[in-house]
Amino acid sequence: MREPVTACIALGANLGDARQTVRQALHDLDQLSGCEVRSTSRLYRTAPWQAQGPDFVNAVAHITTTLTAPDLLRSLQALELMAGRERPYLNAPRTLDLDILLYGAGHIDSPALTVPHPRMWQRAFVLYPLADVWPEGVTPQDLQRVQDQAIEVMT
Ligand code: PH2
Ligand code: MG
Ligand code: MG
Repeated sequence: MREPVTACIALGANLGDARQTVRQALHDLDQLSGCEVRSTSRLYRTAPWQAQGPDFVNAVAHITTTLTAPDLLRSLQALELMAGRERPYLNAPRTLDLDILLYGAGHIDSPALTVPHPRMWQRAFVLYPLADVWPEGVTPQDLQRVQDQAIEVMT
């Protein structure tokens, strides 16, 4: 049995009933074999960042997992497919996007996966929910840097 690793997963959706899809995905993540959700952020409504289409619903889940990073990625992609994910072009509107932000202290640079996520520190839609689940990991200056990006907590 592998030692569990702490990981952070970003969730995003801007097609269909995005709020419900993100809620369901948080639940499904916990049901994945080898994954346990430890805490979840609030849900945020965010403006598309370098993307087109409707506003997004974004969240972050803090999990522990015994899966390797490539296996975790495959499991996340299976959940995306179950939610009807299609990829007609880069950053197209999507029913569900699940990205590995952090995988323990691991650095991974393969064609399929880069961890830590290379653009996470530029994105308000990642940093605000990440701060909910990992307050010591995100500084006020990190949030200051993305303050021009529209984001609000969903009620
Ligand atoms: N995801 C992207 C690109 N732009 N913008 C917002 N607001 N939320 C996202 O989840 C998002 C994005 C690429 O995955
Ligand atoms: Mg993404
Ligand atoms: Mg993705």
